[in-house]
Amino acid sequence: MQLQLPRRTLPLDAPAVMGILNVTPDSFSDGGRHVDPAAALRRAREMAGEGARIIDVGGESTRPGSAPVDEAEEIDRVVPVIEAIRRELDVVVSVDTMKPAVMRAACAAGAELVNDVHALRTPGAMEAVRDTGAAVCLMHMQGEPKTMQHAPRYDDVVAEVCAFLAARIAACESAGIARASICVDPGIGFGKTLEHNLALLAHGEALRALGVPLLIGASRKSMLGQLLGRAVGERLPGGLAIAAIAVWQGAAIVRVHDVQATADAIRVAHALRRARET
Ligand code: 7PJ
Repeated sequence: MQLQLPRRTLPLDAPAVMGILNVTPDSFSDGGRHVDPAAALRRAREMAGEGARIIDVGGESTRPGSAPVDEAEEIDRVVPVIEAIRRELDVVVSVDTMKPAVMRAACAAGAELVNDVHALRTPGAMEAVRDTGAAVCLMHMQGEPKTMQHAPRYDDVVAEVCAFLAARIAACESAGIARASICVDPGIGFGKTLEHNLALLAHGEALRALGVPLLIGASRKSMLGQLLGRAVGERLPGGLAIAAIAVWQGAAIVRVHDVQATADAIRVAHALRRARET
C-alpha cells in the first residue's frame, strides 16, 4: 500500500504517524495575535525526530463550536511554516484546510497532501487538489463544525459513513484526481456521539474495504473524555489503545499529538498483525 504524492510516493506498508501541528494563535503565539513560525518549526522538528512521517499543518480550528478564520489570515499562518518544514525536514507536509485558496497556496509552498474535513465539498476544492496534483484525505463529517455535535443522527453509522466516502472517492475520480492519491477517514468526533465513534472504530474492516488507505484521528478527543472521565492532557493511554486497534484493523495513518508514544504503540500492533498474516 502507498499514497501517490505529486513527485514521489509515500510507502504505507508500515503504518505512518501524522503529527498534528496547529498554527493558530492559541497554540504557537508570539504573545499577540500572531503565530510564531520559528516555534512551530521547533515542534515540527521534534515530531519528525520522534518518528512522524507526515506533519499536518492547520491554521483554522475545526473543533466543535469553533468559528471560521479569514482565508488570507489562514494562508499567512500556514505558508511560512510549510516552507520552513520543507526546507529542513524530510517529512510529507499535509495541510488541514477546507478552503481552495489555502490548498493552492499551501501546495505551492510544498504541501503534498490536502487534509480536508469537508471532503472537497467546498466549491473549487476538488479543482484545487486536481490542479496541484496533491494527495487528499477525504474525511466524513455530519453537519458543520459550529453545530455538528448538537444532535448527530444515523440509522446505520458504519454503512452511511462508508457510502459517503465511496461517493466522495467516485466524485474525485470523475474530477480527475487519481485513486492512488486518495485516503479516507471516518471523522471521529465530527457529528458523532460516543456510540457512533465506537461503532466506526470497531468496524475498521468495513472502512478498509473501500480499497484506499485509511486514516484515523482520535488523539485527545472528547470521546476519550466521555469514556474515561479524563481531562485533555490525560488522554494519551486511551488514545494509544485506539491507535493500536486501528492499525490492527488495517489503518495506514494515525493522526496524533503524541508522536513518540503512538509510533511505538502502532509498531507493536503492526508486528502482531503481520505475525497473524504469515
Ligand atoms: C481530524 C482532522 C481527524 C482528519 C481534526 C482534533 C480536531 N483531520 N482534523 N481527521 N481532526 N483527517 O484534532 O481534535 O480526525 S481537528
